[in-house]
Order: sequence, then structure tokens, then C-alpha cells
Amino acid sequence: MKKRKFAIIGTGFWARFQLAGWLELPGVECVALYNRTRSKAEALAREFGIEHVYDDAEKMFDHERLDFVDIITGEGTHEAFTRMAARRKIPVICQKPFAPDLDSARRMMSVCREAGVPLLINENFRWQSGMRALKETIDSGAIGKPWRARIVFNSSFPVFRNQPFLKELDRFILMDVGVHLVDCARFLFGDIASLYCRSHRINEGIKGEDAVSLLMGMENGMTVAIEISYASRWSGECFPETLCLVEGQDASVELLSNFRLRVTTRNGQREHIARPPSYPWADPEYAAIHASIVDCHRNLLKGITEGELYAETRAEDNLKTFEAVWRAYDSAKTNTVVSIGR
Ligand code: 89V
Repeated sequence: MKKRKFAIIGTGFWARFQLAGWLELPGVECVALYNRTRSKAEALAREFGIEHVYDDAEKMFDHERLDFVDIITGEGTHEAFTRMAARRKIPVICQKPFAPDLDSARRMMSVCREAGVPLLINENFRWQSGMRALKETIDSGAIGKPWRARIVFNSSFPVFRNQPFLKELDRFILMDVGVHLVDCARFLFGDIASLYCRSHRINEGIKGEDAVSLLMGMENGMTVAIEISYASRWSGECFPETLCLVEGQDASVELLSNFRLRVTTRNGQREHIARPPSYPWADPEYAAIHASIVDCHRNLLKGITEGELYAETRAEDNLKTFEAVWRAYDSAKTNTVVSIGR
């Protein structure tokens, strides 16, 4: 099989795990790393035996023969790197959140459309083993028609320790974690019709919001509540797991801590463990998330090799998630219910 050659743009905290995740797949080869601080790229290249390192991205694009790039920089530079790739007809995989704002996301989509190259968003939460098992259970009809759900990511994990730049973001938790949970809601239940959002800043010394409650009316008539926080001290702490309760006409299904999936019917309960695969390179603190990177990448690679439509989180789809997050900011600011998609 011909290996697809790719480069990673941005070698910060998350890149090591993205790269290790790619290397689990037989059909790819990382040939170059770019970082504006060259020494960081060199350190990662040494660790993974990557041959070429650059601190000039244009130069990298000119020198390397790439089948795709994986952009893992902050969202402020996603558009510039996407333009460089599209100009050379190179497919783009870009880390969430999609862009610094909606206009930039739309411009990225139009340059890739004009160049005829895929633009895919690296959104991994829907690829967690628990989320997949939850969807399978709902789709199997085991709980009947779902009518309400709660998706919870409440923790006091010191997220700023590994990612200090998150403190400086004017828009923090909705952009960093909210995009994941809104995407999970869309993955499980389809598109959003309306939403109402309230936000708080609880931790000291940060610029953006670190606690959000988001109530969504779905197009299928369901009500979905999302709770996110990095300021919660509670007995359910299980970062980085996402907890869910989905109520159906006949039964409910819960995604509980330690990947337990519990179905409760009138007649009793049954539970099984939707354990993620374990990888030696995963950071134990983030293992639940890191394990999903491999399945996410497998799907994105299919989008590159077999056609964009195979990638679940292609830009066209992820724009809906991203739009909902922006509407949530509008809702929190104006304290109003916002309609989506009209
Ligand atoms: O996946 C992420 O976006 C991470 C985490 C959820 C851990 O905050 O930044």
C-alpha cells in the first residue's frame, strides 16, 4: 500500500499525541514537522525519528512532497496555513476549534473548495469508545425514542498547567470543550434548532468563561442540556470523561465514569464497560481522549484517500457545530434564545 506522506504544523502540547496516533495507522508516514520555534520541532522530530524540521512553513511546502497536512496550531493561524496548503492543492486536516471566528472558517472552506482539496476538522470526542457505544445503544432501539439528554463535562482539572495559553483566551471553554460536546450532541441526535446559553468565569486569573450551561432544542424535538466547567468541585470528578444520560420512551441509557454504559428499563438494569483501547504513548491523565485519536485519524484518512464525504467531521459538517458555539456566545451575551440555521 502506498503510504501517504504528511507534515505536522505546530508542535505544541497536543502534537505528540496526534503524531503517535497517526503512527498507529499503517497507511501514513510523517515526513516533516513545522514549528515557529524550531527547537520544539527538533525535539519532537528526535523523539519520533522524523527526518525534516522547518521553522518556515512556506519553505516546508516548497521542499516536501505532501499528501496532506495536519494543522495543530492555535486557531488564529489555521487560515494562513490552510491557504498555503490549498495553493499547492494539498488536503488539509485542521485541529478544533475550526477557526478564530465564523468568517475565517467560511474563508478556509471556500479556498479549499476552489482548490478542490478536502478540508477536514480533527474532532475526536465523538470517536471515544463510550460515545460510539452510546450511539449504538440508542440506534438499536433499546431505549425507544429518545426525548431528552444531558451531556456533562464538569471538573476541576488544572487544564492551564499543560495548556497555559488557554488562560489568555477571551472565549475559552465553549471554544475548547464546548465544540466537542456540541459535536457529540449532533453526532448522537442530529441538528440543533435553537439554544439558550449561560456562562460564568469562576477561576481567577483567566480571561474567558470557564463554566457554561447550554440548553438546546434539537430538530428531532429532543431537549439536550450540556454542562461544561473547569471550576466544579463535586463527587463525580472524572476528567477527561464525558458523562451522558439519554432518556427514551421505554428506557434510559447512561454513560457513567470508567466507561460504564448502563441501560435502565422498567424491569431492571444492565451494564457493560465500553473500555477504550490502551496505547503506550497515551498520557494516563488524558487516556480516555487520547485513545479516540486513532479512530478519529482513521476516519479522516479515509476522507483523504476515498473522498471527503467519508470523513464524519469534514468542514461542511463541523461548521454546524462551530456555528452553534458562536450562537451560544450570542445567547449568553444577550440572554436570549437563539434560533439556529435560519
Ligand atoms: O481536547 C481538548 O480540546 C483538550 C481538553 C478537552 C483536554 O481540554 O483541550
